[in-house]
Amino acid sequence: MPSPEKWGWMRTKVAIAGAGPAGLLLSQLLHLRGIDSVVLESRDRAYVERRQRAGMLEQGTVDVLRRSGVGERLDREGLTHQGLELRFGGVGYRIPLTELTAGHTVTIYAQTEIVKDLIAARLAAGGDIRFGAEVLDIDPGTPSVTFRQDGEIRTLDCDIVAGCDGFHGVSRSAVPGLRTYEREYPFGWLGVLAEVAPSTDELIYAYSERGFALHSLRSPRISRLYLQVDPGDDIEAWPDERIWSELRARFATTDGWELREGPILEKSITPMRSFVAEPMRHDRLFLAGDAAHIVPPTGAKGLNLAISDVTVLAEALGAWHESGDEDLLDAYSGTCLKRVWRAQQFATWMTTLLHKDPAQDAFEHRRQLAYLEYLAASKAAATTLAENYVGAAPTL
Ligand code: RFL
Ligand code: PHB
Repeated sequence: MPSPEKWGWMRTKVAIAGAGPAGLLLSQLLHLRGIDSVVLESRDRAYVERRQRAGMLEQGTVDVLRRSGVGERLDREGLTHQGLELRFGGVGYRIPLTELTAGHTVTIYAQTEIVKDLIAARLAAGGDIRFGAEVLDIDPGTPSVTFRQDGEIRTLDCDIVAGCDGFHGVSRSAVPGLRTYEREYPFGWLGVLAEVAPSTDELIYAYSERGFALHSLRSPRISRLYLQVDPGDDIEAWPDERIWSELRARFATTDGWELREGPILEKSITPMRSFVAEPMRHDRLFLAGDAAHIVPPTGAKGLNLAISDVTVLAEALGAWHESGDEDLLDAYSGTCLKRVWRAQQFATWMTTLLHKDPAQDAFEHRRQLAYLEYLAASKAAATTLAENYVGAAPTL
């Protein structure tokens, strides 16, 4: 007899749209609770594993990944940081994150590696991740998901749908009466992956009259660098030599610090935006990660929020699965949005602090410098930055 799947019909407990960090971790957390799921991902595995994005993990994120059984390589290869540098006026000032937050650290471990680790763990445990499966439509009431794979349209019936399909996904459009909040910024980020030993041990957030630059890292051999650019800029307008020369100018110090240069392995430009969709639930559909919210990357919060959303969701689904209790599911949206808005405020603040707004005048530049000086001089001001950056800021 042909399997039900042959007729285009399938069933699982939780249908997950998107195999980014949110969807993959949710699938892993549910597996650990004995709840089965199917992950539907429109792209192929190689694409998902190579997409260059985040790098900074809060300690809470690291703890969740460890508890999920994917902490081994992270512990071996992740770089633990206890501070960051704010650089302006040609001088660097260290913000001692750990000292100011009663012991919190942050870890540098690329999103690509988290995604690889999660895919490997799911597949090793017999998990069902379907690459090349594009979600077309979600019915939050029935509930079910319609998707296309290998040219065939199929339906996946389920008890719960998790919309983890990122900012450009389809799941958000299945929530009627969604309220959205949005802000676009007059700048984008040009991200560069370079084959050169990092010129710094800790991240450098640099503000200059030419604009913002960030020096991050991936490994002892690979540097990750970002430049504020016009969001409409074409990457073709940024040949490698122009990128290095602009980075040199924005990171320049008065003490002879030098930026190491090497072959650029990859470069791309991303616009910067803030976005929140409320509520993050409709009926049996739950939105998580970038599908529900985007923060500008200056605060390094996007991935951490995605991980936090699915941690809350997995716990709520676990309680519901065990006892039928829906209280935590009902609280899901409100619980997540508190943290989302805290991160939104911090990321917006970091962004306006460190970027040069092309429409602003010299007054704004002097005001930004005055604020940066205050952060460098005042323990109270630096603590505000530190507790938000490491993810230890309390919410009401
Ligand atoms: P993702 O990673 O976008 O994954 C969504 C997945 O859904 C798939 N998809 C679909 N699948 C099936 N059917 C459809 N119709 C689909 N439509 C889409 C997509 O192919 C994709 O695989 O969302 P997720 O899982 O919510 O994860 C969010 C994070 O990726 C994001 O928040 C971070 O990368 C943001 N971010 C950073 N976050 C941090 O916490 N720390 C950082 O240091 C940091 N740096 C960054 C960043 C984002 C950046 N960019 C490029 C936006 C630096 C940059 C430059
Ligand atoms: C990164 O390493 O990609 C990174 C780090 C900190 C940020 C943004 C991106 O604020």
